[in-house]
This record gives sequence, C-alpha cells and structure tokens, in this order.
Amino acid sequence: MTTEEKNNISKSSYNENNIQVLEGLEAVRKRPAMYIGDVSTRGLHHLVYEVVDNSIDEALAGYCDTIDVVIHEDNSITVTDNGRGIPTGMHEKENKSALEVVMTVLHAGGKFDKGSYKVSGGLHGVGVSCVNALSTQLTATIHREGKVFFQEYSIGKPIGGVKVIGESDKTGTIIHFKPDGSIFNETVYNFDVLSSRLRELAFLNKGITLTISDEREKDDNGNIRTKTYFSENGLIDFINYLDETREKLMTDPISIEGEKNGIPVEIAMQYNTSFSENLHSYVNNINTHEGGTHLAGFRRGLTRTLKTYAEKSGMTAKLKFDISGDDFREGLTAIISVKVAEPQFEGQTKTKLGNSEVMGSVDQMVSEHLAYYLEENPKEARTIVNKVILAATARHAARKARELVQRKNILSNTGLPGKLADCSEKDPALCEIYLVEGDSAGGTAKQGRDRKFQAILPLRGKILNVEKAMQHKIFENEEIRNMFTALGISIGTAEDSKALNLEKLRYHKIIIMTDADVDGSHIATLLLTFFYRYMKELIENGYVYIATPPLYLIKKGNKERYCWSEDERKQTVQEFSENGTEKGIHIQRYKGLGEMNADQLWNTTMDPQYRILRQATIDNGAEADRIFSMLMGDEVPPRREFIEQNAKYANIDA
Ligand code: 0RA
Repeated sequence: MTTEEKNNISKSSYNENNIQVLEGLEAVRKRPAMYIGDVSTRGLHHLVYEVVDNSIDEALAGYCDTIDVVIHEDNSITVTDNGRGIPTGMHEKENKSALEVVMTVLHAGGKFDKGSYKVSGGLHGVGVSCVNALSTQLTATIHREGKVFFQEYSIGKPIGGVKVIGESDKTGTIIHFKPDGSIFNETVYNFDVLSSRLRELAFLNKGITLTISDEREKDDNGNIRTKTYFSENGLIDFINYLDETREKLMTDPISIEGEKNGIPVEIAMQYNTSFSENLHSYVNNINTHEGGTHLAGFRRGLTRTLKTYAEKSGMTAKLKFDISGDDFREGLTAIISVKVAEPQFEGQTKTKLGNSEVMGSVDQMVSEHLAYYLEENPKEARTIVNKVILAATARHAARKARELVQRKNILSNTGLPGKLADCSEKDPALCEIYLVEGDSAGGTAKQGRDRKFQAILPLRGKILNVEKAMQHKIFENEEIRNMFTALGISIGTAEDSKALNLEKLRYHKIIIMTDADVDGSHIATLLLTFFYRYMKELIENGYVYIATPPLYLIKKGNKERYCWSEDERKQTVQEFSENGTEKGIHIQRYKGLGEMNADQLWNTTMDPQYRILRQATIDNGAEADRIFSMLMGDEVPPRREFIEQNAKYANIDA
C-alpha cells in the first residue's frame, strides 16, 4: 500500500462511520509491518517512540518540558508528560470524545491542533492509535481542567467510555500499554536501545527533560535503574558528546540556527584530528540514515563557502592538485536537523529526504552563517583550511597507493587472495565467508567447513586500526586488501562505502570468527569498525555476523555438553552432579578456536543447524559512531568504563 492509499483510508475512516474506523485499526493488526516497520525488536521499540513523539510534539508546541518513560516488570510501558493533556471533550464529527478519536482513529493525532503543524511523529508518523491497535491493553489517563479522565482499550477497541476518576491540579497525559505478544515475535524491551533514543531526543530538542526507568532492574537497595537526559545547548552538546574522545580542532563547535524559506534549520559542526567524516542528519527528529536533500544542501554550502575562503586567503595557492568535496569533510563531525511540514521519505529504508526545496534552504543557511563565522574567527578558519589541505594531500597519496595496488593485482592476475579457501557454490545468496583470526584456527576451519558454501579467509593477527590510520595506510594493508578482494568489492574510499557495488558481493553472510577472549573480542571490534567505516552498507543490509564459539566443554562419562555462558556452565554442572558431588565432571574452558579440532569447530560454531550467529546491526548511527571512536581511540579511561559496563556491544548490537 502506498502512503497515498494509507492516507485515503485514514481520511475516509475519519469522516465516516464507526465500522470503517474499526477497519482502519484492523488493517494495522493485519499488516503491522506496514505501519511500524517490522514486528521484531525494532518494531517493538518503535511503539515507545511513537508515543514519546506525541509528547515531544506537545513540548515543541511549548506546553510540555518533562517526559518520563518506564519499562515495567511485565515489559509493558508507561509514557508520562506534563503537557496540556489530550482533549477529552466531545468531538462532534465522530460523536465521541476527542480522546477516543485520537486513540482509535488512524492518523487522527494532530487533527485538532490547528495552529502549529506537527513536526515530530515517528518514522512512519502513524500515531498513537497504531500503538493501541497493537497492544493487548492500553490505558490513557489525562490530567486536565482540574480532573483526571481515564479510558481503557484492548487491541485498539475501547472498553467502556471516558470516565472521570479523580481531581487534579496538574495537566498531562499518561499512556500505559502492553504490546501484543501474538503480533510481535520479540516482547522484551532493551533499556540501552530506548535510553539511547531518549538521549538523542534530548540533544535534538533542547530544554526537555527525558527520563527512563527500568523496573525490571533493581540494585541491592531496591532502587530501579534510571537515566535522565537534558540538554541546554542542543546540537552543540550533541557534538561535544559525540566527539568526547576525539581531539578537537576548535574550542567550541560552530552553531547555525534559524529559518530559511519557512524551513527551520539547525546545524552544529566541529573539526577533529581524525580522518573520518561523521555527519548525522535528522528530519523532524528522525535520523535520515540515507541522507537526502538537507544533507546535499549542507555539503554544497560547506564546500562552496570553504573553497571561496581558502582561495581568498591564498593558503591553497601552492597546491599542485585539486581539493575534492570529501577533503572538506575529513575529520568533520556535524549534525543537521531540519523540520519539514510534509516530508517525503524515499530510499530503501525510507530514511532519505526527498523534498527538493530543502536543499536550497540548508545551502543558504550554511553559506551565510559559515562565511560570517570564518570572517569573525580567523584563527579557527586557518585551522580548518589547514586540515582540508592535509586531507587533500593524504587523499592524493592514497590514490597513488591504491592505483599501485590495483596495478599489482592486475599484473599478478590472481584475482582472489592466495589465503582464501573459496567455496564451490557461486550464488552469493547461498555463500558464506568466515573471517578467521589467525592462520592456525583458519586451518582448522578449512578442515571443518562445508566447502560447498563456506569459504575461509584467515586473517593474520590484529588488523589495522582504521580509526587511527590514514587512508593510504589502509589501502596498503595486506589483510584489508585481501578482504576487499575476497568479498568482490573494489577498494574505495570511506565515501564510496555509501555506494558499494553490492551486486558484485560474493557472499551474503560475512562471519567474523575470533577467539572467545579479550584479544578475540578486540579483533572482532576492529573488524566491525572497519566494516562500519568502509563498508557500512554490508551491515545495513544485514550481511555481517559474529560467530560465537562455546566457552566450555563439560564431560562426564560419555555425556558431554558445550556451554556458551556462565549460567549454562553452572546449570550443566548441577545436572551432571550426582548425590551433590561434582566428582568425575571434567570442565574444559575454550580460550581459543585453536583448542577445538575441526569436527568440534563445525559442530559448535559453523554448522548452520546448531551454531549461534549474532547479526551486526546499527540501531543508532550517532551512538555507534561515538562508541567506535571511543573503543578505537587513544583515551583509555572511557574505553575501560565502557567495556566494564557492557559485556558486549551496546548499540552496535552484535
Ligand atoms: C491535541 C490537542 C491538544 C493536545 C494534544 C493533542 C496532546 C496530545 C498528546 C499526546 C501525548 N501527549 C499529548 N499532549 C497533548 C491541546 C488542546 C488544547 O488544550 O487546546
């Protein structure tokens, strides 16, 4: 169904009788993925965002400054705000209370809000009625006009009318809902995922206090896990947060804020000594992963303004080669946030802004404000231009190195790396490649694999830390070149990674297999960082996985069992114990892949029937970016703290 068709349904259901109204929400239950993306953990979390977005709208309208989210023990959710409260009076057209209309009619959310246009509103902007349709139970409690109003619903249908259940001197809306387990295949909420979205919302909407608490997690004193987010300076704070472990080139980020041709534009940017570009763009608080016209406008304005300034300053007069657009963004961290009344989202994941009018607005905003900033801050301006010259010089060297490598490859005419043990199957959709730590484990994997569809590429020791290396070093690195060649993707720049030629990709499962120890997980992180920076599309398309070798083999007599966690180990030991004694139980801790023979490795880690693969996903691009730069950067304390707090990858939810 197209957006237009969806709008038609909502329009007709809005104007016509009850039966059609119910049909609207039936459609949501029939095809939930159409409305909230999917019915996996992503869709589950989406329900919370949908409700919170309504409160954010109320805050953006100027009536609300506090939003609380609670995860309850049964994985139901409460969202509370101190806004005006959803109106409860009679809605004439529908002949029922406005509250009931908001809660039961598709897309009815902003219908009464005449003055301000609705800017927030979830990835799909479907409204709280969708959440209602997909919940076994939902209650709305409204503090308004001195009273407390209440209505309850089940799978989108009201159970009784709106009741007055008390008096109140406050205003606000409290929505409590329990996602329907017959719709969602995952019903357990992840604190970190919600928490990081609320943090993002706090940065994107300064002045709002957002709190999340998790009643499932209590400390020894019975205190529940809670986090509160508030940002006074918005995007400037966001940039400082993202660049916490990077070495900054300016004392304060550049901040651009205003409205152009009726489009509110907010930008903050900072240069650092790293070599990567970290642009994050938002439309109506939604992360536009695939970019679009606002990002294009930013790039244009930035390039033109900096180029003009650099030429005028004479600093680039002696350069013997051209400066490319990319050079202006090396080591740049920037957030672009725009508000668009009727956004058109395009692209594979509907996260690319299509509205052409936005390009000019952002371009003009950047040009005007940045030109002014450069004139007013000559010291910072010189620093930026010097960074751009450095980037251009390095890129020039990198291109030479790359050309040399590619020429060598053509001359040697091998095609695939010598260390690759390829599979016989040719259909990429059926092929897997294991990237294995070390030649010895690589050898075992070669023996253990199913050579029909599993290829093995052993990697020697630690691969290059791409966070800290200049590009030409990356292209000269043999392990990295082998990976590109084996995957069938030509070596490109970080910029190219946004347009990888996935048709040439030779395997649709790329499986990182490292030892189950600290070094192993460091190598896995290095590889994930590499994919994140240079082949992000592979992660976005769900092609990247982490293998999980077992931690223990427990034997007693002829019984044996592999265990993947401490809990499993304890449970197995208990099970194998006889008369309360652990005598005769043998526990082997697998520290490395090398301790397993080929059969064991196949049985536990490579056989599709039994292995556990963890798929690498990016939930929150900005947060992933910060975490990678922290994990791979120079500062030890934040890294140690992160590793201590997170057993594995938090938002890079591998
Ligand atoms: C429509 C009109 C008015 C408030 C809201 C909607 C509203 C919706 C939500 C959803 C979550 N929290 C909310 N808070 C407010 C205001 C009508 C008026 O008082 O004039």
